[in-house]
Amino acid sequence: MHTSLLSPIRLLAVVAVAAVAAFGIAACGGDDETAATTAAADTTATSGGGGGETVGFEADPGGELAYTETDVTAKAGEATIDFSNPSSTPHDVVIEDQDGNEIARTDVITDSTATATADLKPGTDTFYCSVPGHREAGMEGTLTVK
Ligand SMILES: [Cu+2]
Repeated sequence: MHTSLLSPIRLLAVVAVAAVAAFGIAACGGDDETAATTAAADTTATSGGGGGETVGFEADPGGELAYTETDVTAKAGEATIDFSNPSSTPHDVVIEDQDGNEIARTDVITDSTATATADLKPGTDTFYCSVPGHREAGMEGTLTVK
């Protein structure tokens, strides 16, 4: 039995316009970076805390004793230290304030990510890898807190 109900079917072509948000990472390794006041505060971090920002660190993917960036800038306040080590060489991130006090330390990891929290105060901090020999090999950098 066929109950043929002829109702015209309209196909609605829905055109989805994908807005591509281009992330402008304006860090090309120069140390005389003219204070780029681009509002980089749009990092929507899924942190349950009180509006802290996420500060990212990454170890050299090829296993060199180096971070991919040695000049990192952050805003003062509660921050999540987000460390990524895509290599099989163990690394961590330790942050010291300008008085030499340790304010954050991640786990030593290989091929994964680790986080820590830090209460950042304005000034010039230092970050380094605490695995023996790594800092001496140049695995350190400057964290400028504004
Ligand atoms: Cu290291």
